[in-house]
Amino acid sequence: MDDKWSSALRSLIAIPTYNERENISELIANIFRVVLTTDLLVIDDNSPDGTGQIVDDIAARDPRVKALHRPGKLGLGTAYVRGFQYAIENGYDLVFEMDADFSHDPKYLPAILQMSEQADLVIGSRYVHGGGTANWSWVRKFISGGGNTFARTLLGIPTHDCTGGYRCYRTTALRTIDLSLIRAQGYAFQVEMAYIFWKRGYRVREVPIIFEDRRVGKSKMSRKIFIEAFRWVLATRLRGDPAVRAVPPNNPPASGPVYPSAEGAPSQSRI
Ligand SMILES: Nc1nc2c(ncn2[C@@H]2O[C@H](COP(=O)(O)OP(=O)(O)O)[C@@H](O)[C@H]2O)c(=O)[nH]1
Ligand SMILES: [Mg+2]
Repeated sequence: MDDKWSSALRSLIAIPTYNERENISELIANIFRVVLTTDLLVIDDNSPDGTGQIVDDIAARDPRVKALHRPGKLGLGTAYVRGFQYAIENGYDLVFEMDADFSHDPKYLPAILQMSEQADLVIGSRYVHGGGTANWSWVRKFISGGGNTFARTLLGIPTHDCTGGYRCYRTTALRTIDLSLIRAQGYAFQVEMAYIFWKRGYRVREVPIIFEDRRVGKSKMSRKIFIEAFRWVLATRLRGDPAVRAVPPNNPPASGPVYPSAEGAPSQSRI
């Protein structure tokens, strides 16, 4: 157990799953080896391989673990939003998101938590000093690096890794965003959340991570997801993002400090 994991903030780790039976039990065990004081929510889309049942069995033995079952594959973006809503409804201060496939090593959780003490969104970043990818072909590096540069350049986002999905959000900030306006599902979802947070003047910070290839099982990312991200960036460059301006119905604004707008927002730390 890393002694850096201690915080007065209540945290939830949200993990979306679709066919992760070979990974999920070991991942949950690994997470609790690094951190004891967190709850964990798995959002499973009725995985045909029985991932949901495995999580139910773990949840029956460990009160820190909850399983949320959706009827079918409804997409990654809506799974995250469901996790955010659960965190807001159940009074968590922080909600982490991470993949089930060991690409996001639990060993980085303490560093992300520590940074979250002074941030509204912390991103585990491959594109800051100390971060990177392991075992990636140059083609994959080119697509990922190019995609990030494309999004940053067109939208002006200062975040170096805006597509990564290893993150921690502060729920007081999430409560001020109308999540029902977010349609993106894949990498575009991550870019959109980073964009909204930056535009709203929330504190976005990056912590270096080495991203590893999934251990077992298949990636669910497809060409469709890349095209969605490309089109989302172009459309947002032209028309802006409705969720940047909208205040959610039924959700009071955050009670925390009010930060300046994007123009005057503090620049992101280069780590
Ligand atoms: N609930 C849910 N989880 C999903 C869906 N698509 C992908 N995931 C999960 O989201 C995470 C990231 O997906 P993955 O296929 O590893 O994407 P990649 O890392 O970009 O190749 C994994 O934990 C998947 O099991 C979905 O439609 N619903
Ligand atoms: Mg993956």
